[in-house]
Amino acid sequence: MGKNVNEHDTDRHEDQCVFCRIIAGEIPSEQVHADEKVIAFADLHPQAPVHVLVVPREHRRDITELADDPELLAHTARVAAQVAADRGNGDFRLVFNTGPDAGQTVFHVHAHVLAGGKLAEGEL
Ligand code: D5M
Repeated sequence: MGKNVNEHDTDRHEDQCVFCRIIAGEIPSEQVHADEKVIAFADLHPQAPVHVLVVPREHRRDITELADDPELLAHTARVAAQVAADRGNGDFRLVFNTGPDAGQTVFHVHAHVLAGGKLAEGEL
């Protein structure tokens, strides 16, 4: 007791969500960008020469929830473009898997940035 509903909600996300735990520094990651709104780190199972995940710090399930905050969505896209410019040639593919049937496995919204050369058709 003594905590309000929002604090309980935050605790629950941090306990269970792997990306909340990375953001909290409880799980190591190969971080390539961090600011007050998002972090970006290398994907554990890269599917392109550059494969980085851009992740809003605030827990949102998927892009449909992120779309409720257009400024944060735009910031996520800008950071993705910056990562692709810094680590590749500026061309990139941006993927938001949304829902289990689309291959989403971590239910904390993340943009896959795939870059670093000519990408195959099938990558993500
Ligand atoms: O993408 C989830 C992605 O998250 C998938 O490509 C693996 C990656 N992943 C999972 N755990 C980690 C950790 N601990 N570090 C880095 N990357 C990770 P989805 O679109 O949900 O299938």
